[in-house]
Amino acid sequence: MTATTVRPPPTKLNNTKPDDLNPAVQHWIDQCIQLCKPDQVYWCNGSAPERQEMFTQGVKDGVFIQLNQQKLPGCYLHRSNQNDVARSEHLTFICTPSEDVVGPTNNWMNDKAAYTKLRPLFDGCMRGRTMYVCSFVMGPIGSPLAKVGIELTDSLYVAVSMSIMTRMGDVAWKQLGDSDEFTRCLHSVGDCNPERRYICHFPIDNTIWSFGSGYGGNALLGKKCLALRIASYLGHQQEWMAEHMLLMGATAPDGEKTYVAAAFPSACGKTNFAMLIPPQKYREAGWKITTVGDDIVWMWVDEKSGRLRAINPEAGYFGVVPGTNYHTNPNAMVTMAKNSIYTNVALLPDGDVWWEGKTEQPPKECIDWTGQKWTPDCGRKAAHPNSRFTAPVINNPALDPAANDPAGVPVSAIIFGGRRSRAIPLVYQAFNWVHGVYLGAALGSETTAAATGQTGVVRRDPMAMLPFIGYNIRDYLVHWFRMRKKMKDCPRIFHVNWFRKDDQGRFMWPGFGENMRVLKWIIDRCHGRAYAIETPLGWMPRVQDIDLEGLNITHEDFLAMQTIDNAEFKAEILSQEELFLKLAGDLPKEMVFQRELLISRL
Ligand code: SAT
Ligand code: MN
Repeated sequence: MTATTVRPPPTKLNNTKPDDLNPAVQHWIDQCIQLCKPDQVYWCNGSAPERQEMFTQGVKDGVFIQLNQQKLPGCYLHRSNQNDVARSEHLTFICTPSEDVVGPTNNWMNDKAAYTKLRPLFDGCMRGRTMYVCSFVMGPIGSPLAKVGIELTDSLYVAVSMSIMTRMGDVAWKQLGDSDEFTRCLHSVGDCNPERRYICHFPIDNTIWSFGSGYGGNALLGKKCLALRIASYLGHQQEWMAEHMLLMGATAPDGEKTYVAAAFPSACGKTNFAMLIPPQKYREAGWKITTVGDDIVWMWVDEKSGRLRAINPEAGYFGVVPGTNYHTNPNAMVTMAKNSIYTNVALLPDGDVWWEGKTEQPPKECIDWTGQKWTPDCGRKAAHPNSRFTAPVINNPALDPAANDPAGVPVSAIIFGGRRSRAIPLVYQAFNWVHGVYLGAALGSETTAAATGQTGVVRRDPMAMLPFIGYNIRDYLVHWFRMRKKMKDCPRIFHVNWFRKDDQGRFMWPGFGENMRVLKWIIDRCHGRAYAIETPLGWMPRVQDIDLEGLNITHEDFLAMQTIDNAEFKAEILSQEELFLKLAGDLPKEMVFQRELLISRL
């Protein structure tokens, strides 16, 4: 594979280095400058004019294409290197002195060996380039869990993206004060060569070194690297949880508010579910869904109430675009209509954008994500399947009023779900917390374009966290059990599958806004007012417990969606072995019991 050299000329922006820079920060940045040798250092303040200036500079540098400003004010298109379109899980490492800390589900490197391997790559990598200093806060300012990070990057795209995805700039210097507790994030796209691509986490040093990729999850280090891998490690030590979950509020007609967190693997509809617009009759009755977050939650047990509370550490969405339209996710369409970055979508002749599934009819022609001319019959996709939008949460018309509340919101339900064409019912409820943890741990999903590798094969993805647990999965599962002991009243746990198909290969459930019908049952279960029957898998709604009115779904159809085929389910349990065998003697005993119980119930 040949490497493509990406060397934008140095940019000329106005610096805003703080006068009273924290000595620990100064020391660390000096070291990184010495190593990377940038031509200049640019200190970001995170203001709106600065972001605009960066976009303008990016257009000059060829990093961004300005889109039609009448249709999409403040929006820009970015085309990534074609070898750099998804997370590179096989190049992602947790670096610690001993392997046992990271366990069987992570790639491990000895920390000293990792520094030794990566230092030569970073040495001089920013010659001829600008180093952007991005200080940022993950979490609402003043929240007990909020964390400061500083990312040094030579990518303008990454710096601008960080200004959308995090609370970036002066707020972070202020929050940090003279503390040395910040995550040290060093990033360079290098020559964007997959042979020299490493995403290394040093949890003991609170440090992340990422080299050779500009892709979101590899390069926006506040996101998966800090807010999940490093945060999960810290959460385990400090008794809180960092999870790959959306967080939404549901307001009932009588004003009752219920917050629900849900873990689905990447590209399985977290953003769509978090921004759900209820069907018309629910809206007319007074139901409203609001979004706290679409990808990551941090949760802790509130001492006073004994309940689990949660915040969204991010300030932006980095959502999948293909398939998004005014029917499937109107709130996302509105959210990305201004001040947003589109990455790897198609460009229309009038400066608008297009992707598969945006409109029923494809355009007559456009420029595809690789910059080539595209026509509907050319046999290629116009947008990359993992093309993304990066948009500030404040653009979301359904942003939850508590989204910025440092005290977070109380969580009443946790939902696990995957993309499964067969065997797995639409919805069921765990018997209790321990059973729920088992359901989460055994979560399986068909792989998507969000990670490099084969798509469409079932992979075990415990809590949708497989690529993001920053330490030993054994300790992670035990941590889930331990957290229960701190709670007086724990969230109810559910399992959903929006993606079951019939024998003709058609989706059995309409999904999208209609998921409200399932959500309503879940909410009613949390408040102890919905009926359910006991089944081998857990509590299930009867056909009369889910509102099917107005859907083209018969009672028989619904029963088919909920069917538990014993033979198929036994095969499912066997395929859980793939993960459980990896854990071998380390599998927590609760897991073994739950599995035995399930087998005997079946
Ligand atoms: O990892 S990303 O944040 O780039 C997207 C995802 O896989 O969830
Ligand atoms: Mn994600």
